[in-house]
Amino acid sequence: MKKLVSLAVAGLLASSLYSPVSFADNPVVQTLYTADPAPLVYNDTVYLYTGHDEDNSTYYTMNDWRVYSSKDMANWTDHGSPLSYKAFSWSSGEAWASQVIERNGKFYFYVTAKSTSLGRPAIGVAVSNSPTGPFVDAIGKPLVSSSWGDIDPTVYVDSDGQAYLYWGNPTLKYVKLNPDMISYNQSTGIVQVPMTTESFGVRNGNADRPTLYEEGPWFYKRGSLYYMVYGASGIPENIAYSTSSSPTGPWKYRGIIMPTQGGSFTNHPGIIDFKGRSYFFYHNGALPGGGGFTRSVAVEQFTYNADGSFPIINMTTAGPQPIATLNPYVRTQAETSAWAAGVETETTSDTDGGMNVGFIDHGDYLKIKNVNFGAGAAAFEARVASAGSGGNIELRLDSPTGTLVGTCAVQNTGGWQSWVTKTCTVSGASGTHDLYLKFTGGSGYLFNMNWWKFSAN
Ligand code: FUB
Repeated sequence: MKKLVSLAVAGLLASSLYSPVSFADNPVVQTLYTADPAPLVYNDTVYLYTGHDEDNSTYYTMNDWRVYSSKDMANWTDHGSPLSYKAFSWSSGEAWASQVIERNGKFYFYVTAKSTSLGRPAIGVAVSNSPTGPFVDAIGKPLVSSSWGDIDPTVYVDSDGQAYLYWGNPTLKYVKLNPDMISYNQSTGIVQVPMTTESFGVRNGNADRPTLYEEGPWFYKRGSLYYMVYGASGIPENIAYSTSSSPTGPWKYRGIIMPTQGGSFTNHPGIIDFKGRSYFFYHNGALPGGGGFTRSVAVEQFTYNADGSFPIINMTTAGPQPIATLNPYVRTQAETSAWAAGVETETTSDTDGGMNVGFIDHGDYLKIKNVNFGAGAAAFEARVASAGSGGNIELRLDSPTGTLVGTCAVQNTGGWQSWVTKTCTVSGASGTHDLYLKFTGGSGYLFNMNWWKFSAN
């Protein structure tokens, strides 16, 4: 993944296609392949849970889930892996689509994972006190196990307190969750939604799957209208939706939202409102080496039509505009960026925990979007470690080759997790800019970076 992104960016830089103004921010994650987005708004932050397609995957080879967060919808912080299929003693892999919701201060992680004893997918639930985990299996067995199609859970807690868990391919099913969120109402049991063409559209020429509904449902309510948004139309998928005046239907097919595009034969919706704006998450094959089994999560801002219907939403490389500026005078984690070119992230053993950026080569860089330097910056400090040759952090504005406002030299510190704080002077950084931390040096990995911070004039 790392080298492919580097090479692709180098190719862009060398070609006339390169434009510093419109440097892409979609897909959201560049350091690995992500799929099946599940955004959660909690307090003033969007948490984005994703699946993780392994590099060079030729099937849905997925071992863990990942979580990212953003306050501005442009810069995303990598919080690593909060959960793996290995947390479920009953599972032997296939960490497929998921959704996390919060209730009463606890976070419930509903997952698809392969049941070892059944040899097919089942739906499990893990719990944590924190949106970034760690999560533990809540019940030690699958929550739902009914058929081969038990994949892709989506959960919504209605305004009357009743929580619903929907899932399924190619049949949509639901249970009413009990207030504990880790068991369901046994007298209602598992309800199979009538898969009528009125509810889910007409698929021509497929007797086994007469409706457009395929998989990946995303269930929520907005105003008084309930939405079911889903991967549709078979392979390749588009994203379509149905609505209802009740959480349990009947559903009415409303049309296609995102036509087939983007180089992945599946797609998977995740929809939120955040700070008065609406966002549509999906996945595609847009990263180098990307495709149907090496997917990437991306996001678009959109506006509902006045009657609550969706507009057509197409994939872009630009993604949403930032909704806030980033303050460079407080510590920012290195694993927070709008675009990470050539690098990877890993768990750090530095005192603040979390992740660090590593595997940095000459020419790699981080783009941090919409940084407000105000009247001006005077100095820069960075937390770095190196068992290699070291190198430089070039501080550039608005493009990887933009105005150089400072250079911070990093030497060998005696180990990749032997952290020191380096400082350097800064001149010419004021107002709001995209900040590029460009890494230069010799051959081999240069150094790791855990966090950075500017000081004001
Ligand atoms: O990621 C594995 C499967 O592909 C998901 O469970 C489906 O929704 C589809 O995206």
